[in-house]
Amino acid sequence: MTKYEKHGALHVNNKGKLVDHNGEVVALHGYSTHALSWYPEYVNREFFEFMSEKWHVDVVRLAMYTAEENGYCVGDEANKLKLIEVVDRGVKAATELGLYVIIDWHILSDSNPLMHKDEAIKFFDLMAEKYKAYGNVIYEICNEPNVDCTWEDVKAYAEEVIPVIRKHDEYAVILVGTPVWSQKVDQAAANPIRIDKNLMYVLHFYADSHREELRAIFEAAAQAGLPLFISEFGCCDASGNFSNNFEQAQAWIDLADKYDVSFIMWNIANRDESSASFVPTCTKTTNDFVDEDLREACKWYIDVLAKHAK
Ligand code: IDC
Repeated sequence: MTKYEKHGALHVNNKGKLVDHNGEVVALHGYSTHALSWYPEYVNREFFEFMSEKWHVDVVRLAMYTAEENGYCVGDEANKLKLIEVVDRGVKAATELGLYVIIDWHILSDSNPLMHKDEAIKFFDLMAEKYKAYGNVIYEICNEPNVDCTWEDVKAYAEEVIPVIRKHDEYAVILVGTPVWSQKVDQAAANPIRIDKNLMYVLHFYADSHREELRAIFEAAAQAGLPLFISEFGCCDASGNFSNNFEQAQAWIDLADKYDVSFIMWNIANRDESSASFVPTCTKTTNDFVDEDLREACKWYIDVLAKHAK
């Protein structure tokens, strides 16, 4: 039985925990795709089934870039439709397999979510209308606000986008990114969004770059009861490449576990970077992967996931 089959639709309780309809605390553990515009071939049912059965993944994050990599807001209408189609394929596959799925508005070089707010409103209107009956869909409305984007900017954006989702879907959990590439959960804790309760605030870490200092920020927010969700992390540095630091990564996993916080690893692709799941020579995309196809971080994570399987 998958986690979704067991727990169904989730919500955030008044202690900031993700819970099922019985109030049982649930943490999700899974993998993020790379850019849907770049690596759409991994969004297929066979591969999702493989990740669920062999790796104990219970959530898949669909990273839809908005700017770079021919993202949603820079391409033409045909590009938008193509991306919507990949999202739909991912949501349907996840749903058929009993997996949770995150639709991620992956802002990155477009550092402030207000930049593409009108597009975001149209996109989430469409998504929430389409998937309102799906208890397994989670909306992530801005991956990583960065550079000079303030929490006030993110909050203003969220306060416009959340009601658009709620117009169709009263219950879906919504994830909100935080400033400085989703690290400043302390700023969200100091001034949380008041218009909705079914929200979680996002923290991302790349273990070789972000260590004790960021863990202290995370822990203070967790202790203050802020709902937290790690929708992206890597074992390497913040570039997504170079050496893995499994010791630091394990310290993060232990901390996430201490507060029942969900986590999702970056990324499913065979790009030549250490955060990718597959080595560059591996061109498989479905279910015939063997050990030699996997990068070190992926192997490490499969063990972590196996220990969290229940
Ligand atoms: C990186 C990818 C890399 C790609 C780059 C720009 O790993 O292949 O060239 O984006 O598209 C993030 C982002 C995530 C980054 C990742 C590593 O959310 O998109 O992916 N990272 O840099 N935040 C911190 C690290």
